[in-house]
Amino acid sequence: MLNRFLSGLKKTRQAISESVSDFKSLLARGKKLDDETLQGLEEALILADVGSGAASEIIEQLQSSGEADDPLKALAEIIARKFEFGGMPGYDVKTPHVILVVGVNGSGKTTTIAKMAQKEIAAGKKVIMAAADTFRAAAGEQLEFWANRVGAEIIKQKSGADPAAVAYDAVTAAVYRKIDCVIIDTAGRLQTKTNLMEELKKIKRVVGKALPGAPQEILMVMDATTGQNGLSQVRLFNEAVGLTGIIVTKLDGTAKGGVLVAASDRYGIPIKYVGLGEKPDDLVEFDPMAFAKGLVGINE
Ligand SMILES: Nc1nc2c(ncn2[C@@H]2O[C@H](COP(=O)(O)OP(=O)(O)O)[C@@H](O)[C@H]2O)c(=O)[nH]1
Ligand SMILES: [Mg+2]
Repeated sequence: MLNRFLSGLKKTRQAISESVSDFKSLLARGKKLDDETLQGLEEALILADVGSGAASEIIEQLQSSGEADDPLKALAEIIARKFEFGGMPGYDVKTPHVILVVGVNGSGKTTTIAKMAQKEIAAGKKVIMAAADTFRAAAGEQLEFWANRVGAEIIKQKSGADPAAVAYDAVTAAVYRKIDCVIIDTAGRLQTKTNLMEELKKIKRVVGKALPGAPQEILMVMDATTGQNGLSQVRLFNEAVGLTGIIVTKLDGTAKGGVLVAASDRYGIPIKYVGLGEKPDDLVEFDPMAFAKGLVGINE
């Protein structure tokens, strides 16, 4: 697990060390936490896109933690604590567990749904995918391809159909047939922002009519390579539908890995999964400590 985060955050660490020298050399053992070192660390955090607010909080905490035996490890622990709040909603006894997946086009929603479905299926669960991105015909076909590949069922209608009706059908079918999990794919065209948000609100409402309490999870997929732009997406989607979690994709391809800290810290929304590649196996449960160690470059 640690190794996956270490390699996923490699580009981020490289970008930092090119500009300020890395965390490790800034905090070479024995070196005191003088102002210059602290400033260097704060700069490194900001370069990683942690955000200036969170970066200065982290540095203040490091400073006030006093003489740590291993300042690098102390730094990692402080970063990991930035992700501590609430818990993720557990898997309900009452099934189906309904997950609504939102996010802008190209962020990785459909691919991530395939990855999540594969995990559930490997755990012995039955999964229905709902093709509620009815805006483009290709979207339903892409989801169908993945459903066949990972062994999930799919509910879809012809393109242009009401996305809320597709979601309703999927949840109703899952209740009737005692399916464990429904994962709803949605459209992500942000240029017609208001309509998209209204559409998502309607899907949420209608799903709640098919099964009271559903959707139990509303997850936003955020492309890590978009950096700060992703943060405004978190705000928009959270205001519209209320997010229970964030999935950050393409961490493998970015030098802005610290954006996870900013996203989670600013809005108090937990990170559920991290995408580290394009294959179905490339989705790992978020581990704050493994992430923090990967960011600062601790490899044990
Ligand atoms: N490198 C990398 N690529 C990813 C990851 N997740 C998704 N992608 C790629 O991002 C592109 C868009 O993904 P897609 O699922 O179609 O996005 P959607 O429009 O939100 O449904 C595809 O080429 C995916 O293979 C990831 O974690 N790492
Ligand atoms: Mg899609």
